[in-house]
Amino acid sequence: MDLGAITKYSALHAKPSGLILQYGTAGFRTKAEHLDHVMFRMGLLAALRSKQTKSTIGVMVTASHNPEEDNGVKLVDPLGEMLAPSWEEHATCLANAEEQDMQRVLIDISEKEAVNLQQDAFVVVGRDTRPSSEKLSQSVIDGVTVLGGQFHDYGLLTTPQLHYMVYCRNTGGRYGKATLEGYYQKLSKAFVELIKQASCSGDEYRSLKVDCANGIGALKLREMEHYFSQGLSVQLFNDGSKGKLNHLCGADFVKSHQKPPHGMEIKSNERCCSFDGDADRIVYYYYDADGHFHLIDGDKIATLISSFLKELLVEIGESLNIGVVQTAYANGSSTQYLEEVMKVPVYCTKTGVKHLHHKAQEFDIGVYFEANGHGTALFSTAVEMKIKQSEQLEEKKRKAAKMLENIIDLFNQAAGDAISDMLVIEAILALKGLTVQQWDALYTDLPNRQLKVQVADRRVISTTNAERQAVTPPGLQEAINDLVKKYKLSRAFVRPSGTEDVVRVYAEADSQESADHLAHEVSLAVF
Ligand code: NG1
Ligand code: ZN
Repeated sequence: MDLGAITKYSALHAKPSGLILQYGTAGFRTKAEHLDHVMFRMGLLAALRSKQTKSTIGVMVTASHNPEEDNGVKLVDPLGEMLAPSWEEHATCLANAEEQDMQRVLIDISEKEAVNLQQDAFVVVGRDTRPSSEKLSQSVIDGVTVLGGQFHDYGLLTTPQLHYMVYCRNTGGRYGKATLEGYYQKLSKAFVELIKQASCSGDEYRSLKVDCANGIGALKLREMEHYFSQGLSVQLFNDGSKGKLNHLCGADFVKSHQKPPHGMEIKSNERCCSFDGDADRIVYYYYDADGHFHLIDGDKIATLISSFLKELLVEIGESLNIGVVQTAYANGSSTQYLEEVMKVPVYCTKTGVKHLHHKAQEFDIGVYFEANGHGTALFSTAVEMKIKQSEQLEEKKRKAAKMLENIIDLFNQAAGDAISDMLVIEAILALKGLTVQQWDALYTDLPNRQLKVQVADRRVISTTNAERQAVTPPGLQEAINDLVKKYKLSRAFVRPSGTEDVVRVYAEADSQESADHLAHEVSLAVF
């Protein structure tokens, strides 16, 4: 380590004294103007992590669905996953060290993690379309290079594309080529193959309106659309040419307001979807003939995908296991439908995709989605082996195995990916001949309400049982239990947010009025 150079460069990316940030569920996120030192230091940390794992590490500069003025950064581990928990702690320590202590913290981390500093480091960097992102990603690169690391700057990328590149690079190209061209070709080829197998063609399945949240999704979809245009034509809205990133549009807006985005004209029964600001979440929606808005969220996406995959397994005649992973925010109707109608086992984990991803890895086929539309499916090597052996199977089974092979290629197994998920959904709808209304009608969501509550210190609330029960403060869970008893088909829980300084309240009941009341009463109990 060239300590002189580190000190010199660190001074150019000096930390405002007293600023404390936390590496949360989605890395660091705050106003862009407070992040320069964090970016430089995350460049240093990524280089250390790369030396330690002898692998390529990713750094993504984005604040996803946050307002345009914010920014953020997260590190991507070798298999495209979120950073290991012990390194999240290192990230927090390093970001918060005052200028004069920074070097010592850096040395402490490398000693604790037994990093061989002579080892080479390689870091790939991607960024979203925020005005602040380019300069901030340059600060990341400064951090990498000052530790002697090499880098590749992909420039503008969706978050899941960066995860994909990291995964490809660390699996010797077996998963795919670590270029945008490689990504576009792999996904589009699989999609077009699948669409060819759909018996019901017709324009109804061939066009889709996409709200791109005025973000990176628009750019990347534009680059990609001609690769898959044989199978689907996409009409882009909120493509960044006029509006502000995530402002009154995007998946987070649509999901939390249960309203369509601004800037999109929707006729009744038209199939529409929204990406979030870094294109790792997707939700669908439509207006029915009576002018009612219908939201199809991550739970219904998981249901469509897992039902389809389960049917394929049955057709192939394989006893491979399949599981769905959700969080406490999954609508009760989705869990009930999956367990009782589809007979698919469902598991609940803590909020945050790393928890879902981890659990999903336990199955031959693990489908995970957060209700907000962030998710994907993971496939074990056992599934790939079975597909390889399918050559000897009879025609019908072989066809199903081929379909499974293509759908596996269409998923981004490194991370939830709006573009990939969109193509998976479009392929399944076409193959099954389902309209958006038929998909929506699989089950009816229980009315629900989410609220944010501002409290002095949200850490006084701690939870257990995948965040569905409060442990502290004493008496809170009992109070919630008493309130829940007053309503039918009801459920409620509270948890401190990992990305905002709020406590989140969730309630579900047999009517919207009851769900609203229950959520309100629970939020009063939080004080
Ligand atoms: P928090 O703020 O911890 O609730 C939110 C989302 C998560 C996840 C993260 C990361 C909800 C209720 N929570 O976490 O699902 O997406 O942001 O972006 O949607
Ligand atoms: Zn996002």
